[in-house]
Amino acid sequence: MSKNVSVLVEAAIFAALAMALSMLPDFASWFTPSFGAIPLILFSLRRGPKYGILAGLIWGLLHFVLGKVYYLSISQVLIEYILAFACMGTAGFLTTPLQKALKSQQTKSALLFALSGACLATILRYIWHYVAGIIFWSSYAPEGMSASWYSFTVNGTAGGLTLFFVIISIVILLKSQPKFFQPNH
Ligand code: 218
Repeated sequence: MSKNVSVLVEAAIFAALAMALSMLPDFASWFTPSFGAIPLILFSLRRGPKYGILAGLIWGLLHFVLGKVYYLSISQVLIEYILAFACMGTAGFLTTPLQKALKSQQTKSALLFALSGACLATILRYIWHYVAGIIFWSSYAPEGMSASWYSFTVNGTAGGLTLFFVIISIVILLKSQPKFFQPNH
């Protein structure tokens, strides 16, 4: 298979993996972390922003195919299922420095670059959910709680927990299988 096609197949596989994890029951309502962010960010760090953003878009679109979209309005859905999910691929903007550090055996810098990519992607995604929370979800806020504080507590918790699980995954994979982040084709 040509390189381009095999990377596209990889993108589809990781997006599907992310979607499978999105099907876990949301045990803590909107506070639940996004476990699908784990495969998506790992893939983005492996293949860079172009394929990472593509995989994020596929993950977002799979919510429509499988009827997993929480619909309030067109603009809300575009922000939360297209824009926000595409942002997950921005972890790939750290791929080049990550791979350079790995090549020169600078394990600490490599870890720092990978974790920076994870922070960038997760924070960007949850900024969109925070904004959407203020604009579209304020009617769910408890009596007397401001829309922005409500959205911050909900999306800050979900985003923080998501980042926590992604960081654990990166630390484990970078130590046990650094070659995952240095594909040779
Ligand atoms: C305050 C609040 N409640 C709910 C939502 C909707 N939301 C939050 C996080 C992630 C996603 C995408 C599906 O996992 C959605 C739709 C919000 N933004 N804010």
